[in-house]
Amino acid sequence: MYQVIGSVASRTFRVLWMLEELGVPYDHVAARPRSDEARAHNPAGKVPVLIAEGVTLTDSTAILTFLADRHGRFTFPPGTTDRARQDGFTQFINDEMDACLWTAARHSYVLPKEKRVPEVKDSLKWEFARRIDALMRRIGDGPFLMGEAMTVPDILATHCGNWAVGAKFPLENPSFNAYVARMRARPAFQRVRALA
Ligand SMILES: N[C@@H](CCC(=O)N[C@@H](CS)C(=O)NCC(=O)O)C(=O)O
Repeated sequence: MYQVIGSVASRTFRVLWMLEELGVPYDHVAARPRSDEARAHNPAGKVPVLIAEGVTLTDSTAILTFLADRHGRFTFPPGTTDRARQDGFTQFINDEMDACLWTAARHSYVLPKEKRVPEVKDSLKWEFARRIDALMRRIGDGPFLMGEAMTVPDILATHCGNWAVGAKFPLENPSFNAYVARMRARPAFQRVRALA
């Protein structure tokens, strides 16, 4: 039995979504980031955390990759060129999309007030829009990033799309918006949303 630590309105959403897609049982502790409960599992206070076989795993991408490999779904096998392409999408999304959103969050409410530079957010919004355009130029015919197969980076990209809405980043790429709408319609996504 897996245990997931982290509130739904955080990157924990990604882990819960994967577990719902896999249809495996799990316990969920909706600990907020930096809460005592989160720190009890991860001294950094960051979520998500997944406890598997008594081992504490951190970082949403590492956790999604572990779950996909463990259950042999939502991933191409390690050592294949498809897996390398899939991992390329994962890195792109983390470096180019998550990083923009996370930097904006840090300068909105994460950093101590005196360290925030809110003016950076306009630049990040501009950059994010260009990165979405670049991602969509790579998607091909879809319906998923890797074509016919849904994989780990689809969960990451969709989560970033939702996060962007919450952070008031403009989303003006019609292909990306249609892709995110398709992903959000998945029953597993909807089940996690209902937890919030
Ligand atoms: N790269 C990590 C980032 C984890 C992270 O920063 N999570 C946020 C919530 S979405 C958090 O716990 N923030 C608290 C903090 O940074 O102090 C992941 O993907 O899991």
